[in-house]
Amino acid sequence: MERVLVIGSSGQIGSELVLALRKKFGNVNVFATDIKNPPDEIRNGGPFQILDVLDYRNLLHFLVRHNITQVYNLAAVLSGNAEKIPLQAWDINMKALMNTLEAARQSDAKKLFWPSSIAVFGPTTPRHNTPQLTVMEPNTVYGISKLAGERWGEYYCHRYGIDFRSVRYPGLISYKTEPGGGTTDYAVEIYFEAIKKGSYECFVSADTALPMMFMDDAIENTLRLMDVGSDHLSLRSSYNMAGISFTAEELHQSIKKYLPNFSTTYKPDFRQAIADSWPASIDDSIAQKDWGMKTEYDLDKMTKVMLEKIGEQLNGPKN
Ligand code: AKB
Repeated sequence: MERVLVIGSSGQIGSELVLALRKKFGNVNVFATDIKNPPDEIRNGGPFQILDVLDYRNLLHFLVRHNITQVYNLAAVLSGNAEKIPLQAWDINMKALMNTLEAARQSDAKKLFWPSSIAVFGPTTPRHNTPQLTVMEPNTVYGISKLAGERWGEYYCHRYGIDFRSVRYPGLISYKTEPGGGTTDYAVEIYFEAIKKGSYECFVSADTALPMMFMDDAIENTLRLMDVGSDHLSLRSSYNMAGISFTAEELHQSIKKYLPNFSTTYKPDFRQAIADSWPASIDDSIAQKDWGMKTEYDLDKMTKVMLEKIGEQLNGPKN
């Protein structure tokens, strides 16, 4: 019987991952925790507790008291926010991971999921179809913390037998929670603003291309990676995960197919430089081969669901 802890359950990934894990393992076996209050669906559907992952003693106590066997640690300061508070972001991102790795070592919670990101790549990385193993010189504090985290995860796996598993998420697109301070937030904000105002001022240029993924695909693939037998995993750092690559203008055009009057203006800010340092597209053939990574959503299919769901959220269900 698995007993699961999700750290960061009120965030963009956490609020959806908890629901999927509860379906799989049973509501009472999935403990949602965060330093922020969760959406009602999370609070009412199973155990929720305020827990600060930066407090090592409390974290270890939680793992032991609840007989936790696997942990999903999603707590992080994302790329845009991290550039505003570099040292603090480094401290938070690294301490959140190191506390979890160490608490896993000292308890029975030996299986650990931790998200890495396309931010591990930098301006010297090949930008198109970026391979799994390549030049990695990230120039953002978030990217540096993710690359260091991958190295530590692999180290704890080989040195201490922690079953560390990770993917390099592309930008994740979802409708349940508002974006959380990342560079890829424009690809979520644009849908909300399309429904609310019919127009959007985009903070990257029209020709900015980045890899993205619909949240349903991200959750399915996370569960897939966590399910597969250890002997299938040829990597213990973090797997490339491609999703779909499109420019901001292609995203705009996709929304226009459903909302013909929608307009977008482009006013790049400091996040343009971050976006320019990341790959435009990713090669995830190793994830496909090792654990069957696959996606269901292309750009237009995702746009249809995003607009429908946000419309229902803001205006009530269609008759
Ligand atoms: C961000 O933009 O910071 C994140 C990421 C790509 O990891 N969404």
